[in-house]
Amino acid sequence: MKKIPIIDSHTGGEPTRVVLGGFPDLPHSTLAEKLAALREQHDQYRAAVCTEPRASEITVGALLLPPVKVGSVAAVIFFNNVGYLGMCGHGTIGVIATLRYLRRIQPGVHRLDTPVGTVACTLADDGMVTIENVPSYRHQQAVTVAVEGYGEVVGDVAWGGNWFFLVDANHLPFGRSDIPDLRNFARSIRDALGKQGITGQDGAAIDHIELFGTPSSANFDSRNFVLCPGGDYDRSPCGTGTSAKVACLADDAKLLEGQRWRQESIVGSCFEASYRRAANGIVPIISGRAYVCGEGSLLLDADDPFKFGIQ
Ligand code: PYC
Repeated sequence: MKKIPIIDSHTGGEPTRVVLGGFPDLPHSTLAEKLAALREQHDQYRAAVCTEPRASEITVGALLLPPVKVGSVAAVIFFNNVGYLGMCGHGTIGVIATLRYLRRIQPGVHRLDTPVGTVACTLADDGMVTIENVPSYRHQQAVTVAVEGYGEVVGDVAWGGNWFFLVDANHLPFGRSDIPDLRNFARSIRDALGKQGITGQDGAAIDHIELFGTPSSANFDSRNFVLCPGGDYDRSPCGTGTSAKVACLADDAKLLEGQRWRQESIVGSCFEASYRRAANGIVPIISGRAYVCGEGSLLLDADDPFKFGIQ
């Protein structure tokens, strides 16, 4: 029986499963090499953690590793039921909450290495976490895509640590009961982007679709629905998605440096965002709170035909 010790948390409703051990050794020096080895040689461990019967489409896994950069507290590789994520905002907040729960960190500033860069995270006394994300930017503005069953849809392509297609969908209802319709719409957009060759920089696939609707109250600036690569939606306002949004707002001069943006998720949770300018775009600053909600071990029984998940 193989054991994989884990801690579960959720950030605004979106789960993060931190893996503390039990994965094969990744004795490479860079995080990119470790990620490549995990993907190419040990991908079944990702599936064991993030697919059914132990998890679902919405689970984000976070493999906790020793830091690769001087001054960092840890390194992390994020993954889900279909593959790997460059960065993950809600997941980073979950990792910091987990390190706090394990008493490995105290309130203060902690640096976390991710495959797309090092992220500074500030843990406050009350458990709030503020992350300074990787530099984010709008790649293309007002791109038109023909979406089967919906007609022409216009959106922006932006990077916030993952690639996003951002669509103003204020004309659509944004209640909980509208989620199936929003999901179908977002999935159709993603299919159309792939078929029509609309990509991020250097041909990168756009694997997150972000729709914006009217917020539930004047406490928020906007409400979003974010389709994740696995096919389900982010219960949180999506840290990298909020970063992509802030990059577009900054480009349009609709949000000034240091000004606050309150992004509501489709389930009513909130991330507070702002940005500072940097040489290569803007640095989004995202605050949220995660709660540890489970602790234990996954067991991989050698006799279990689904020990590495249903794939
Ligand atoms: O919070 O950045 C995020 C995220 C990406 C996918 C799910 N959550």
